[in-house]
Amino acid sequence: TEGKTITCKAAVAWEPGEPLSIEKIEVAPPRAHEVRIRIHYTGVCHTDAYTLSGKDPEGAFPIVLGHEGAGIVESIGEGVTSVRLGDHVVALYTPECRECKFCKSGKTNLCGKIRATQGKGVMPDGTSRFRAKGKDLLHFMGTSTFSQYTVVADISVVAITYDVSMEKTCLLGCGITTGYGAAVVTAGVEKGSTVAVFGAGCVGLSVIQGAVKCGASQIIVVDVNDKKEEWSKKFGATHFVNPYKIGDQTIQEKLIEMTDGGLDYTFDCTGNVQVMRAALEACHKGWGQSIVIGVAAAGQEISTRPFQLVTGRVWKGCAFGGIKGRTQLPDLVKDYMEGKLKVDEFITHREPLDQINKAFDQMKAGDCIR
Ligand code: NAD
Ligand code: AHE
Ligand code: ZN
Repeated sequence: TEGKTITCKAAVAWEPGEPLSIEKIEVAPPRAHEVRIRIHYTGVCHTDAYTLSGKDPEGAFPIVLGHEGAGIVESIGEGVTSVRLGDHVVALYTPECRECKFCKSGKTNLCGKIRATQGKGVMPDGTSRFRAKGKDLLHFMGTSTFSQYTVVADISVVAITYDVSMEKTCLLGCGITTGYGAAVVTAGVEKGSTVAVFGAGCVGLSVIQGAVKCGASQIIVVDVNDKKEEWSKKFGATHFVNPYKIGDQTIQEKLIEMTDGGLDYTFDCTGNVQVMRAALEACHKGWGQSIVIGVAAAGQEISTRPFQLVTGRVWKGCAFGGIKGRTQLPDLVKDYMEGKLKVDEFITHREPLDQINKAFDQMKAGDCIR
């Protein structure tokens, strides 16, 4: 198939707010510094639903969504040296070029090299590799994993050992890495510190895993769904609080009381801006840090009294957990193989590509992790 257009199935989002439609699409061969991947597994993430809803300011249609995928390199364009034919890979929505100002800063995992075109839904040369019904389809987050074949930039992919099923490695493409990295890399949780995690979905449960690895002494999970207590404890949380069941107290008051003045680290894994405020205000005066991970709907803004920051609390956030995909993802896979990182436990539902709308419904229903 090398050098030829492939016809395959993909889930196409023609219009915001409409179900995805399974279509025969054409996937053009990779151009210079591009890689064509046969996708074997993909996760479905809330961010896909967010963009599909039409609320993502960067969302445009028609588009092939999906950003949590793993597969096998089918062909490579000129100049590709990072991966080879047959490599098992994970697609990276946060690329890593190792040459741009961001990559060289040593301060962030955000890579600037192709961010502008990625946000517009096209490949770095400004064009699309997808066509259906005579129309070009847009790419999503530089990955578009809801297709049997996709094309990505060579800096948006990392080769992974053949020894782990791609059903598992795909989840390292977003949810697990995001939460785990937020605790380990972005916050740098220290041994003995106290942590509160707001929202125990895939991201929040992964924050718990990271906090456990760092030796946190207390890990309090806050979730409105009581079923998440069992999930949280399974991942190592020490306490669970349902904010609807604390009487007249606010959740920040409750947490400050539970921790003698507030948490060392808090994490928003809900995308709700009121929760983000509570997470910041639950931090300990003088040093507590709150990390925003959730993606809030377009137009939403966060607020708090500036005094909260004047008195030493720190508000920050991260994408993809602050993890550099090409450099660090193989280490996470190694941790998984050595039994130090849970991945299997996150998989609660499985569907074939043509049932993808069902997968979206399941994701929204509440008893689904991934
Ligand atoms: P999820 O829906 O599986 O989990 C969210 C959890 O939050 C649920 O258990 C829900 O019951 C709980 N919740 C909802 N409202 C709450 C409230 N008011 N107080 C406490 N808990 C509440 O979602 P997920 O897949 O874990 O993703 C979480 C968020 O992170 C989403 O907004 C997603 O878009 C975002 N995300 C961001 C990044 C990033 O790189 N920054 C990566 C992946 C996902
Ligand atoms: N496109 C949206 C923002 C969406 C967003 O925040 N995306 C995260 C990843 S969420 C994964 O589930 C991200 O990586 N952000 C950094 C970046 O460069 O996109 C908007 O508001 O425009
Ligand atoms: Zn995601």
